[in-house]
Amino acid sequence: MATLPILIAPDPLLKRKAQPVERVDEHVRKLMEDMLETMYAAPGIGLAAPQVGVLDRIIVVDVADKGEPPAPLRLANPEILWFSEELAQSNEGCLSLPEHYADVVRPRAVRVRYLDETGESREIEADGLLATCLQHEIDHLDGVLFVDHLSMLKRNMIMRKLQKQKKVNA
Ligand code: GNR
Ligand code: NI
Repeated sequence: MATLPILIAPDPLLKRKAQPVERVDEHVRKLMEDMLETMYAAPGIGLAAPQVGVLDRIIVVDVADKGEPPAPLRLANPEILWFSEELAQSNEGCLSLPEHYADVVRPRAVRVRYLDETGESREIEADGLLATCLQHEIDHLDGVLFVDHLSMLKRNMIMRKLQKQKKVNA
């Protein structure tokens, strides 16, 4: 396993649409494991392949509380089949927008179909933090960041700070 560098916004790769994987092979499984290692090291509760520069529709998630056994999920080609009409607000962060947090409103619950690490088609219904995280990760596969759900004013404020930070670090 290996940890991978995480892209920080603004980065053109974070705005691109990722492509479905044709099948879940060794290469995909290796990427899932490296993404999990990268996510745990960060630490984070989810990671999407475009954040490590790979434009494949692959995400990993683990929302288990500290002190509980790990509960990693590996999802290829995830699709939202259903979302609740009821909305919920939660404070979101993103490893690609370090140190920025904002309240985002999304459907409270979702049903997601995906291919697991063996290539088998599965469905999960989620609410709470898992529902938020799945939607946040699937957004990444379509080049959407949590700031895209905020007002232009809030988004621009965060993006300007990140741009400035990049210049300082460069
Ligand atoms: O680690 C993460 N925490 C988080 C908190 C609230 C809502 C979404 C997330 S996902 C984020 C990791 C990340 O950037 N995934 O793309
Ligand atoms: Ni993110």
